[in-house]
Amino acid sequence: MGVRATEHAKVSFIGLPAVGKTSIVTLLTDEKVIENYQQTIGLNFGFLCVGDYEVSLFDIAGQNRFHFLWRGLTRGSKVIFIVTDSTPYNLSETKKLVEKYANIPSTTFWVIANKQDLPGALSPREVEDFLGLKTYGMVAIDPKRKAVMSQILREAIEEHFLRDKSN
Ligand SMILES: Nc1nc2c(ncn2[C@@H]2O[C@H](COP(=O)(O)OP(=O)(O)O)[C@@H](O)[C@H]2O)c(=O)[nH]1
Ligand SMILES: [Mg+2]
Repeated sequence: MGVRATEHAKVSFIGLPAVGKTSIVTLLTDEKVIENYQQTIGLNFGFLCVGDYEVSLFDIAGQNRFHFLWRGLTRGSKVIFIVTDSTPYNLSETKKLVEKYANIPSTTFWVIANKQDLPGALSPREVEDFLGLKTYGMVAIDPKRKAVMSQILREAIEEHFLRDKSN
């Protein structure tokens, strides 16, 4: 009987305040959904298993005063999800974050175009074209999206490890 090695994967969520980072981590780890906005102070953690991977989720506060923490807190991430609320204003601000942070060679950067339920939300395709990174749409407050979000996480981790091994 072989014992399968478990690999550890750190996955971080960054993005501007109130775009839904904590809601996504909550959707992935709990059944309950956050209704009242509570600002993240510094960092929240989540933990779950995805296939053979033990995954730590780092949900990092988005306010300007926390940006100095981002480099340190995201260090060693296999995957970093950049979360946007899919509004044109948020997207142009998010583009600046992408230019500043989405340049770590050994990290997979994907985008979550959250709040797809709100009127005027840009489509995942529009977000992808604008930011130049693979993008998935999401509604983080909809518990029915849990399976889809889990699948996105799984694909990002698997793609990362596949790419890593082919190097
Ligand atoms: N309409 C809508 N509201 C959302 C969605 N995701 C999060 N929210 C709400 O947006 C607010 C900020 O969410 P939160 O996860 O705390 O954002 P964070 O600051 O990025 O961690 C909360 O009031 C959430 O309930 C979504 O997909 N659609
Ligand atoms: Mg938060």
